[in-house]
Amino acid sequence: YIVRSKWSCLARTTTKWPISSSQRRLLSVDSRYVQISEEVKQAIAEKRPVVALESTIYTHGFPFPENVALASSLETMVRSGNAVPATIGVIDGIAKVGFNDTELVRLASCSQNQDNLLKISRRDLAYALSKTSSNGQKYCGGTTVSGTMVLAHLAGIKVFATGGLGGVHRGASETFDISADLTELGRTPVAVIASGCKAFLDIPKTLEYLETQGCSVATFADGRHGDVDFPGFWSRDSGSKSPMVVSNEIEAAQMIYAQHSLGMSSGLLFGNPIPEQHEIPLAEMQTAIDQALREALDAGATGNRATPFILAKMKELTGSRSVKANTMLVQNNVKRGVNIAVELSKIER
Ligand code: PSU
Ligand code: MN
Repeated sequence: YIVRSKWSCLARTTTKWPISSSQRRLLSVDSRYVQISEEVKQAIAEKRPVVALESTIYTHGFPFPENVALASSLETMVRSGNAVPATIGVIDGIAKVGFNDTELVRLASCSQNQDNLLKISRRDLAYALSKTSSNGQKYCGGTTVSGTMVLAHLAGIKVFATGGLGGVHRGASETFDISADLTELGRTPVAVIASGCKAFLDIPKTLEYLETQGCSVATFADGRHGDVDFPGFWSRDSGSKSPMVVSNEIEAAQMIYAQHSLGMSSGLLFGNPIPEQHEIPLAEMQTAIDQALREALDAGATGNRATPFILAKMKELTGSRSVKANTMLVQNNVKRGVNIAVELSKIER
């Protein structure tokens, strides 16, 4: 049969197979849309530890220039654990997996130009990569947990650390507001390390939804015995029991390995509670949560504006303490992510 010239390179490589499914996928990715850094590509090919990092936290979470400092501190942490950081986001209409320092500053400063800025989940990717904005420029954007998982998987990355996960919003039975993060965890085999969901969400429904999606949810026990709560972001407990528990990063890596060995297409979620000294008890956050939710309702902040709006309000109401807590928990999750990626690479090599 006829092989079109564009694909002839693919045809030639068939003799070298078996290659991994992620490498095979990469051969057909158009570099106009997705660029994976050489460093990340090499690490993946050599089965060295790689940790994906999301970018909505920079574009829609932390303000400029604090977000630049956070972005580079997370990359430094990954490197000091002997893993390769793969920050994922969109600059000038190109999805990048692996940023250099200049690009990282550009991504973080995207929040300064709202006309060109998108918050990118799975549904937004094709639009963000192909369309020009009203001022004739290509889009920049932070990828959410969902958008980041899509691109991480494309690059062959199995471990992804972030701060908090989207979830089922309170009142979802009326609004249908359920984060695309949850369906992504049901369809994309990437392990996400997060400090659970923020308490303004409906945590019991979020856990039910993840179960329906077939996503394994395991929380780090940190020496606790018996039941362990799924973490509540600012606080270690959420009032909802975690479906599963792991004692350490080796157990987490073994779960990821087993999942991939079965060829399953769903993801895994590891709950990593905020370190005790930085936690803010739920009762203390409750007043702020109530007010933020009321204001979001009044402002009509629905759809993908809901989460950033509520987060910004919470920051206004609780001030530096919650920002500090947020920073500490992300760093703690990245540390966990690095250890898991290192253990996974030991099993795989
Ligand atoms: N939760 C946080 N901080 C965040 C987010 C969630 O505590 O920055 C971001 C993440 O990128 C997450 C996204 O994937 O918000 C979820 O948005 P939505 O609720 O619109 O799905
Ligand atoms: Mn939503």
